[in-house]
Amino acid sequence: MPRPPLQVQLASAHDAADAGDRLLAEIRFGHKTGPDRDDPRCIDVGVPPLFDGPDRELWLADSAVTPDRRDGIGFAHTDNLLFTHIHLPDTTDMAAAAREAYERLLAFHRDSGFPALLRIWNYFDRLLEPARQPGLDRYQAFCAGRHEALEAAGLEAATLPAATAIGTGTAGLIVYALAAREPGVQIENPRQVSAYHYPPDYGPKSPTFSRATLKQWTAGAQLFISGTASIVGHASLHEGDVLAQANEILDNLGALIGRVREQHPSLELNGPHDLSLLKVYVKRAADADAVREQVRTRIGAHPNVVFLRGDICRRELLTEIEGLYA
Ligand code: 3EB
Repeated sequence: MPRPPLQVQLASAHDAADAGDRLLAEIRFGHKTGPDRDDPRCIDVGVPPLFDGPDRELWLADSAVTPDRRDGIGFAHTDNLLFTHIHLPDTTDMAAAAREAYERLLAFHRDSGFPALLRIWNYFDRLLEPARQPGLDRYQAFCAGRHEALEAAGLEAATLPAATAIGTGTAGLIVYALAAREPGVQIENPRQVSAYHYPPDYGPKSPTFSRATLKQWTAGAQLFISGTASIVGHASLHEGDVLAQANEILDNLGALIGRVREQHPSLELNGPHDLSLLKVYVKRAADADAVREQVRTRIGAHPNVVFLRGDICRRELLTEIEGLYA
């Protein structure tokens, strides 16, 4: 059966060396954040795995990859896929850092022939600490800077990519992205208010991301699911109860997948257990065992789940899950 041009697998250090010239990206999870000094395809993200096992993602393309760097942006591409990343070590003013990262990244994508962002990941330090801007935390400041850059670039709500935004324990902002030449389709979650329509209670500028992006390649469809939290409507549910939050998230993922199936009945995707990859972020390491048990109870043994230590963007949220169907 033909497969989409990108396959993602979890791996350990010794697997990575074998990937060869089809390696589009290597995302390593650990205790630092930033690009690899030598290989523009490799980045480190400061969300350490909570269990022994794989500590990185390998993104494998269907043809030879060209890696390069330009204007402080590391990238790698084939004829139909572009991976980019930008790293800003100084996040003193989080709104300014987000604005700069997005302005530069969006300009790069526009000029490169890959304007269609499918998926963006954002990781930075001290997510919930006070921002320079009075009354805002650093996640809210990040949202404001990102919003301004996306607005200035003319991106409308209906074209926003799926995203993740997670707090690390290490300095610096890294934003990395996957883009195509032609856009995917945005999918919103019937259980959740679209993030770009959140009321201003959650911050002066709404978070600019979609719940999922579905990309139809000639060789099949691929679904990129945003970080999904225990939010129904726009409210956080189950404050203080990490297991109830994990359950709510799996219901949210189920609802999103149901929406995808309504629109694309041919996809062999019936629930979260059919996803090719799940990334589970847990705020408190002490909750990791219980969350893992709960995920297993709900979706069964799954070969491609990784549990990572990270902060979630509202104080009461203790866990978040993102997914990929390839
Ligand atoms: C939420 O649904 C939870 O700001 O890019 C999830 C995924 C969340 C992405 C982002 C935020 C972001 O609002 C938080």
